[in-house]
Amino acid sequence: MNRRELLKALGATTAGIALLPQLNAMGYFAPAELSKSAFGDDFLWGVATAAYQIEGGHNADGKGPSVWDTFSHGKKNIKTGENGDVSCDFYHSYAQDIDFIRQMNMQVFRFSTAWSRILPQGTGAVNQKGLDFYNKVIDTCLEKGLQPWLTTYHWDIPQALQDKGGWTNRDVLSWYNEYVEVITKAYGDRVKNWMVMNEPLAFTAIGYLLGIHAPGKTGFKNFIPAAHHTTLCQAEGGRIIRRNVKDANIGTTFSCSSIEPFKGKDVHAKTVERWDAMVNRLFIEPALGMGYPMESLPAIKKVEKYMQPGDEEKMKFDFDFIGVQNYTREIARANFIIPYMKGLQVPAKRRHVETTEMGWEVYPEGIYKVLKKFAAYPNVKKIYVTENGCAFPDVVENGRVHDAKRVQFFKDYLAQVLRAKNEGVNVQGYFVWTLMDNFEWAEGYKTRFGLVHVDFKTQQRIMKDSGLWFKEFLAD
Ligand code: GCO
Repeated sequence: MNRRELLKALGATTAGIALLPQLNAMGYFAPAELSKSAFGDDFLWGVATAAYQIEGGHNADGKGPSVWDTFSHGKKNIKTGENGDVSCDFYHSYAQDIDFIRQMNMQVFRFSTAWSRILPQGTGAVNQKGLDFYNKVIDTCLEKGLQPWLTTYHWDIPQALQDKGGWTNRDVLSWYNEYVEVITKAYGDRVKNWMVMNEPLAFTAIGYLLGIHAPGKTGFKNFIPAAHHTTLCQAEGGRIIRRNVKDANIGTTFSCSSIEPFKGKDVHAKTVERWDAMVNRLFIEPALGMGYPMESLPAIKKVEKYMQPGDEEKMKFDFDFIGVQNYTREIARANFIIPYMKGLQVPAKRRHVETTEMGWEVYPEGIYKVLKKFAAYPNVKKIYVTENGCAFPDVVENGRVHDAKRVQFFKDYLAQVLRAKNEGVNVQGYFVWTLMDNFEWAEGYKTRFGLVHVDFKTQQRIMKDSGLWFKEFLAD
């Protein structure tokens, strides 16, 4: 009798129910052993990347500048004073880098296309050399037996469009449509798995509300229109892909975190609700036809000023999958002085918990909680973990990187993904953030998330112990 059958049989009797705690203590219900086969044969394994973070070649072959080129060249925007001009030079070393994915026995390469490499001015003339670069990336994946998974937007709007307001200008709808028409027609014959947006909350909130990321804009006056136009493009992007790509598997990705009350106290419940609406619900619910979560987050009512007749309908799209991206959890504490959110997140450092080099709490159960949460939406059909990973200080010793903490992180998080899967969550894949160390936005190159170590002076690569662990774990 297997575990499930036993549970069912016991659950049916009073004596059985009394026995459950005892069996639990004996470890009978301990998490299933972590193995590739425990996830099933169809489960997909891969790595995720983003164009600006890895490509370099910032002005190669006719590429136009994006907001990240401008922002990273601006004084004091990047903590380390660095920029993505060269980064991992994936623009030139893509074949070697894609080969690492194969070596790790993974099947998926998730990457994004840089809008301004393809349309240097954002609209109008197409740069054939830019288009060709991704043709080479896609063909290399296919030659190596990898599935290319393409994200249309990972935060790098062309500077020429930002000069006209970027995501705050409603014209972004037609600009973005033009771009997605071009890439779907160019790559749709070979790319079947598409993600419209990468973490809409992150780029609109960090880039247009807090000003910590490109384009460095601040305030609700920028954030709200940027968020609304992104929501509209999120759905429209899905429609264009559906129209232009035969047999497409279409999703979009969200940054998701479990939000919990400070010291578990009820007095923070409203704050938790507001943060949850902001972090987890703001972009998915309009797509599902539920509208914006205004009841939980009154500040979002300001969006009404930017809504036009028919927008409610245009925000909807029937995604084939949702990409869940999880790194940590957040603890919310009420504080009525804080405008709009009426509360703050309590930094992990102040809570004396284990953290990564980003200062994020290591909290494996968080991924289980967000998977359960997103799976509970009736119209979410399937889920992929499109990002999960961690930064720890890595040391190269005799040509090796013994990143034991990262290996442990993956083991613990994967056990929680498996737990959710075994409880019926339709999670069908897991993509590590990220293939190799790269430009970590406003943090520069200091925080390393890769399975492959990059020496940014020599461009030398070393597969870390974590990469070797995946290689072994995923070996047939
Ligand atoms: C994100 C982005 C990645 C980041 C990663 C680590 O999720 O923020 O997709 O570009 O590098 O999350 O911060």
